[in-house]
Formats: sequence, structure tokens, C-alpha cells
Amino acid sequence: KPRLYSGMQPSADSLQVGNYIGALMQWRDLQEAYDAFFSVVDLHALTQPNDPAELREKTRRTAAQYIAAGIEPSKSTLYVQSHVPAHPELAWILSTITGFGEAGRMTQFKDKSSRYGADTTSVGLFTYPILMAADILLYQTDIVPVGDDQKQHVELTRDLAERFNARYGETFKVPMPVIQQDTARIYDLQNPTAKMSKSAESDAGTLWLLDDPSVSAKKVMRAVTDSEGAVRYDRSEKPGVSNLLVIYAALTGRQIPSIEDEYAGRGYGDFKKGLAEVVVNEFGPVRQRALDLLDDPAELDRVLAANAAKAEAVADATLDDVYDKVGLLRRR
Ligand code: AQP
Repeated sequence: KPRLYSGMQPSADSLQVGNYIGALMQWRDLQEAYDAFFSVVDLHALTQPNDPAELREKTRRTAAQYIAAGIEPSKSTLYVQSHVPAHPELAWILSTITGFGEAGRMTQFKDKSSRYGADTTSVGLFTYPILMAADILLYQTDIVPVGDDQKQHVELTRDLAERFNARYGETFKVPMPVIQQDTARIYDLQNPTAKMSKSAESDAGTLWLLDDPSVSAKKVMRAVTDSEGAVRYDRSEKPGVSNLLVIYAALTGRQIPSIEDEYAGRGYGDFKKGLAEVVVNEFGPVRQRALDLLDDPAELDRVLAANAAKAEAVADATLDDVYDKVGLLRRR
């Protein structure tokens, strides 16, 4: 089977519906046809300020939500990035073949560093894409499903793989990004031109996977719409309603026109009630499964340890080859 690699940062207690629709639902489908590696990228999360005890908890919670959403740890390799030391080790080697200017052109770094200011912008945030390249290249990955904001990082990964291969001989598979469709992008319910995000300021605009179902239903009922009153998809004129339609379609597997037809001539109240029901039906069971898994953290930790061992076997083989190729004297 071809290899697939993807991951998410444990940057909040709960994942949000954008993570679910934009990533987890696709991962769940792709794990059938691919030898998939899904990691909780806790080393990446360190590039933002964290409380240590909370980071540990968020890491477990993120892993539990992967499983609750249908990622099967017996089928896919679902592990915590820091459990496999080869990640930062390969990142170091790759950093030695990355140009300073090349890394400086990454737009996500420019965005984030301008938001954080000079004092909280770390070197780690700057080298983040190199660690991401290591994540992907360690597993001889064929495809990397990502949002379009990560496309540039996957391009860098490809450049580094090609450069290393040209300099030291064939070592890495050059991965292909698989960019998420625009209709898989979910926006904030209160501010429907901004992407729904774990780190959004307004809680009211974010549907959390672990929200109590009644809270999710309320958030849907209060979502921003417009004054036209027609349930119709139009991203530029009607971003609020269009976003709700996209969520509705993604969670039911229906086409947007069929949902528009169903609600033709009816008000937003009816439409939102329908969507609230869809959301509660989908996330009620996911939330319950995640909470059940979190009730037994020792068992969850055992699953993660076993999966880390699977990941390590693959990653260590690549790292060994890299260390040999660049001329490091191996410990015998
Ligand atoms: N709103 C979204 N719509 C569709 N897909 C989304 N993803 C995130 N938000 C949306 C996808 O989820 C995965 C999570 O990647 P990440 O944890 O590395 O961080 P991110 O992309 O920056 O997501 P967040 O939730 O906004 O996190 P924070 O606030 O921590 O930065 C990716 O596959 C992403 O495309």
C-alpha cells in the first residue's frame, strides 16, 4: 500500500469541526487504501506557549478524538510525535541543507511571527517547517493530505528531499501534497469569513467536538446568517449560510443543491434546526467515545506506546540510512 502521513497539533482540549470535516473524515476514508501514519504533533505545539500539564492532557485528548472519529489504531499508525526521537534528529540534519532565506520565505512563519511579536517568536517557530519535513520524509511518504495553508511547507519538504537525494544518493521518497477541497473548509460561525480554528478568540463561533450536544445545538441556532432569508449557497454574498450548508453536506454526505431544495421557501430557523440535529447526531457518539477512552488513560497510553513502536521501526530505518549517507561515524 502507498504511504500517507498527516498530523494535528494538540493545541486545544478539543478539536473543532473544521479539523473533523477538513481532516479526520478524510483520514478515516483514506486509511483503507493507504498505509497511514497519523501523529499528534506535540513537538510542533511547543512553538506556542503551553502549560506543561495541560499540553500532556491535550495530547491524550487529541489522540482519543482521532480514535473516536474512526481512526483505527490497529489499521493505521496513530502515535505521538515526541515518542519517536527520530523526528527532531532528522530535522537537525535537514536544517543543515535548508537555506536561511528559503526558510524565511515561509508565509505561515511571517503571519504567525507578526501576530506574536518579536519576543514570543521563537527559533522553533522559524524551523517548524523543517521539523514538518522530517515528519513526512521519515516514513517514505507518498501522499500528505493538508489544508492549502500547509502547501508551501510540503513544497519545501519536496525540495529538501530532492536536494538530499541529489547530494547523497537516493534516500527519500518525494511526497505529493493532496490539497483539501475548498468545500471542505469550515469557517467561524460568528465570523464566517475567518477559518474555524482551535485558537479562535470567540468560543461562540467554534463548534468543538467535545462540546455538550446542547451547547453545539445552541451555537448552530445562533450562527450568523444574512437578511435575505433564502437557504442558498453563495460564498461571497452569503458566507454564513454557505458555511452552514457546507457543514450540513459534509456531515450527511448529501449534495448542497439537494439541501437547498429541501429548505426552499422555509426560513433559516428551520434550516438551523435541521443542521443542529445533524450536528448532535454526528458528534454525540464521537464525544461519548472520546470521553470513554479518556476514562482509561492507562489503556490509551498503551495503545499509543504500541503504535509508537510501529512508527519507530520505520523512522529509525530511514534515519540510519541518513546518518550513514551524511558521514556520521556510527556507534558500534
Ligand atoms: N476550519 C477548517 N476547515 C477545514 N479544515 C481545517 N483544519 C483546521 N481548521 C480547519 C485542518 O485540520 C488539521 C489541523 O491541523 P493543525 O492542528 O496543525 O492546525 P491548524 O490547521 O492551524 O488548525 P487549527 O484548528 O486552526 O489549529 P490552531 O488554532 O492550533 O492553529 C489540518 O489538516 C487542517 O487543514
